[in-house]
Amino acid sequence: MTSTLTVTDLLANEGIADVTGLWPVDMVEDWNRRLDPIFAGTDGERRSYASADALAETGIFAELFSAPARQLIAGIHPSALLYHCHSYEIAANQGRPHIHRDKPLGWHRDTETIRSYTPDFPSFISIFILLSPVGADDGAFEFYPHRPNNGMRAGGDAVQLVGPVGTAAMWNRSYFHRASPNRGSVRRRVLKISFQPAGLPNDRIGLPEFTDARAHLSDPALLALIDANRVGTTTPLTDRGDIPAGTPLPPTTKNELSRTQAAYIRAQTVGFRALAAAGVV
Ligand SMILES: O=C(O)CCC(=O)C(=O)O
Ligand SMILES: [Fe+2]
Repeated sequence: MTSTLTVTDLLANEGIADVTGLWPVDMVEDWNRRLDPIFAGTDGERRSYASADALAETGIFAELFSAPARQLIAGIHPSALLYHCHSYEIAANQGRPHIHRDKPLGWHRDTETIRSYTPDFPSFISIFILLSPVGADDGAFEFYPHRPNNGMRAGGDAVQLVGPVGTAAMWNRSYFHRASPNRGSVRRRVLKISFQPAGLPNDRIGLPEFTDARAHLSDPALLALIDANRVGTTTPLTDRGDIPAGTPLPPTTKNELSRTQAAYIRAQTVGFRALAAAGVV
């Protein structure tokens, strides 16, 4: 289903868009063949990573940021700069989410995005590409597709990112989301990209994984995406494309929050907003 909203408006208003198909499945399968040796031997770890430099060295980075992907990213943020770019696996046979397990059922907003959250423009975007098939019990990423300023409703909508290898979504990191417990017997492998306007603070782009990645890249369009010297600037990338219509990802299930958990989330959200308005945080 194609909405009449642009992908930018969809990310501002529902927070999540389907981008399945932007990376052909046979390309994604081929990434898996190159990633297998990197993840080999990490099955005992709760979470394991192939970082940006490994993606660059294996050629995955250049395929990931194909011209159509770069045009979509620059269509949303003309000055886009990466914040995350890695693949990771999470452990199988778990009863709890792999991340933010101290929060109610793992539901959270990404903390570093909250201060600069603007309801009408999606500044902080992630992309997930499934590299292993994910069903509802396989640690599916879950997303609450409503503006986050009032917290979450108990039993409210949830979008579950489930599907075969290559299934992909773009989502607003300021919205509530979680990893559901990976109860399945297979480690869940995803590829994650986050990007944001270069003008915003970026405490990750100077990390060694990004500076080391540069040595494996020569295309200026790829190097610009991880150029730490662009932090604080607004110069547009050369790739700018049209902003396409967004493809919605409709809710498929409900969250399992109790009223008490939802009340806790609401108090925290509203409290944080008040502190931010007062300039305390
Ligand atoms: O691994 C997941 O499904 C969710 C992780 C998460 O919270 C994030 O990427 O911000
Ligand atoms: Fe998160």
